[in-house]
Amino acid sequence: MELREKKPLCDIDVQSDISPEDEAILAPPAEQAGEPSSPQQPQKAVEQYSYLQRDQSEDSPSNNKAAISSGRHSSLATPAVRGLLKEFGVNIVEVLGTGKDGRVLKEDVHNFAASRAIESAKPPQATSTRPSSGADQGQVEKSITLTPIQNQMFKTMTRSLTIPHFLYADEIDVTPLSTLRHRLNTQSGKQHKLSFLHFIIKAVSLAIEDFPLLNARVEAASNGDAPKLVMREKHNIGIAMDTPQGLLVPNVKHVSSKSILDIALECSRLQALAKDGKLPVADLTGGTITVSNIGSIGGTYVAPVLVQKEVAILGVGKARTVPAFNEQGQVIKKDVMNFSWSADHRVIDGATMARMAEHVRAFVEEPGLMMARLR
Ligand code: CAO
Repeated sequence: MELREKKPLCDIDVQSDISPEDEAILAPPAEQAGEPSSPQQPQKAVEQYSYLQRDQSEDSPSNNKAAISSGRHSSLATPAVRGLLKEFGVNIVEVLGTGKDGRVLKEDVHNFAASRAIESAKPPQATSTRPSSGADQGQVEKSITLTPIQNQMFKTMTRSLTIPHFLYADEIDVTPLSTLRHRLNTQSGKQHKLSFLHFIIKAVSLAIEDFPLLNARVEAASNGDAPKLVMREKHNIGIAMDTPQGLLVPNVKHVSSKSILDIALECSRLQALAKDGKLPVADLTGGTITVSNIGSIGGTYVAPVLVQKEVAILGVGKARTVPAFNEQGQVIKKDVMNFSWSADHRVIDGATMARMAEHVRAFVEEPGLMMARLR
């Protein structure tokens, strides 16, 4: 007999193709087998980040509305498929498996990633248009679905505003910093351009050395436990970035061990990735305090909203030149910038915030002081 089509006769699942994760799924649940359950949950890939990091409650299966899991086998996959899931940053429970017993196949992952890309590229859709029922009878209203980043912002900001914030604002004299920045940028050309933000990030880190509380996070009370403060050694300073996809907050890791030039290079790496929508999860997680430089766009003041798992955020306004009096009473030109801090009033009081802000002010107003503290 002549074989006309070279098609496989059958598919065989060999044991070595079952990954350890799948074996765990196939094994009877520990509690069922009379063993205590492990405290460690499998880490889930995070699909979309925006202003804030997702909190763990959002990752719980009960909250995962996109989950199509229909049983234990629906989250089974070969190592090759798992590799693909990792590559696309896709959580297996979100993928509809079309294989045997609902197993996820390579083409399922490709289909999921393709439809997700199409969804996120879509402009917001008008879902309904109706005449207003209010007093303004001539008004026409249109409902628009939120973009993925707006959706995330909606959830995280709503949660953040359950934290009692207070605002502390001050005006900073950036005249010496403007001069220094101009001199350094003229000397180094466009290659290593330093912006106000790079100096401000360093100043915040130096101030944290004296006020480590501002780098902490709050662990809320649960199951009758008292709330706790979790102190953090590394200064991973978040930068609010206006990107084509919306607001993103990657962070510069380990700022205390970086020079101002290192910070500038890291910021431009993050900015380039953010612009292309390619920021990896690692750059978007682990932030400990945030700086939001709205002044690069405009605006004198901003009341920033806390980022999750952080207790303070600094909003930076636009630098502007104003007339001022010097010590001799003469009118001089000054470059000033407004710094607006928001802090978690459950654990930070106004006096602590003011003292920390005064440290930052001292470093920014007198960059020489900052240089003296560099290692
Ligand atoms: N005041 C005046 N000028 C400023 C400034 C400020 N506060 N901050 C930056 N600038 C200037 C820079 O010096 C630069 O000018 P030159 O080319 O003449 O030197 C210019 O503005 C552009 O700066 P930049 O934006 O490239 O760089 P940056 O490091 O200062 O800021 C970033 C980077 C990513 C923070 C910024 O681009 C951005 O996205 N800002 C918006 C943040 C935001 O949306 N916050 C709101 C969060 S709450 O919704």
